[in-house]
Amino acid sequence: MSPITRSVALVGVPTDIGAGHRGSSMGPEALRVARLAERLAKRGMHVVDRGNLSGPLNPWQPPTDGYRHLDAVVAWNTAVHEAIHAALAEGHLPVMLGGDHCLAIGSISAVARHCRETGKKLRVLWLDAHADFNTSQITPSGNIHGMPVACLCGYGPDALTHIGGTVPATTPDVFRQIGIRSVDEGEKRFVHEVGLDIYDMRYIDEIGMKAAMEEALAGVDEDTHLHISFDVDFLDPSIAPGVGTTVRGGPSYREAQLCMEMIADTGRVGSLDIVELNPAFDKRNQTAKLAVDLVESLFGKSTLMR
Ligand code: HAR
Ligand code: MN
Ligand code: MN
Ligand code: MN
Repeated sequence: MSPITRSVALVGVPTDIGAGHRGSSMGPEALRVARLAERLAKRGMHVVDRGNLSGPLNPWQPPTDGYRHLDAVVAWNTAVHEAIHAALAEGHLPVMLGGDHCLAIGSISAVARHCRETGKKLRVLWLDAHADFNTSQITPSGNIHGMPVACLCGYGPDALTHIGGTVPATTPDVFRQIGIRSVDEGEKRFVHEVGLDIYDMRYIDEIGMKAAMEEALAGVDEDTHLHISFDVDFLDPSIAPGVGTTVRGGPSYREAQLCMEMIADTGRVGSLDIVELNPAFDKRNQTAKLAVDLVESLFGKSTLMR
């Protein structure tokens, strides 16, 4: 069952403000060029492209006090929070076109607020090579795209943890992280301390994507709002070179398709981020095209013969 009658709102967020490489600011346009809207419309969805949000340019400064571009990251995420919350309140299924992954602070805090207002249970599937659970104390880089999950769980600077009004915006138990294979030393200790549920690549190698996704989706029911935070570096770099931070040993094409298809089968997808797509590292827009392919599957396209 797929939400084929849903109205989808595309929200472009053209910034690389939280990243360590420039270029993910071009992500929204690359996804449009790869015909994301048309492909979703073909799936029977009503698609509205809301265009791009705006915010400060990237000043490309070194970190101060453990954060790079904190004020600008706050400005962008405040805009994301308002846009995504408004889209949800209007009954749309928002698709945030990033942009780097720091923008999930704005989108997921908005989704969590919407869930509080509507009495839905939130479940976040975090598809990523990285756990994104750093803080200013433990980050090796100061790049805030390595910190969004920690910020959403209340570990971060006030200006970011307070964006949704309620602190913390959400709690570690709502997250299921899939595809993880690059976690920094201090970050590793911290995710264990808070008990984050991580399906790392070793685990997926051992039990398979099917069993891993069954576990990650266990307990999802008709009251669940599923948010998918799709960091394109989740995918193996051999099929998805168009990201700033490639990590080898990621899911293959079929493993990624199965992951998306199993999520679609729940019929509970309520919102989506597509982040970290970086056209400056891509070739002939192939990574954007692959992301669009996978998003079609996430919204119910299937090659099933039975
Ligand atoms: N963990 C590293 C850091 O904090 C790299 C984070 C890279 N983040 C992303 N998003 N690409 O997942 O700097
Ligand atoms: Mn990420
Ligand atoms: Mn990542
Ligand atoms: Mn909802």
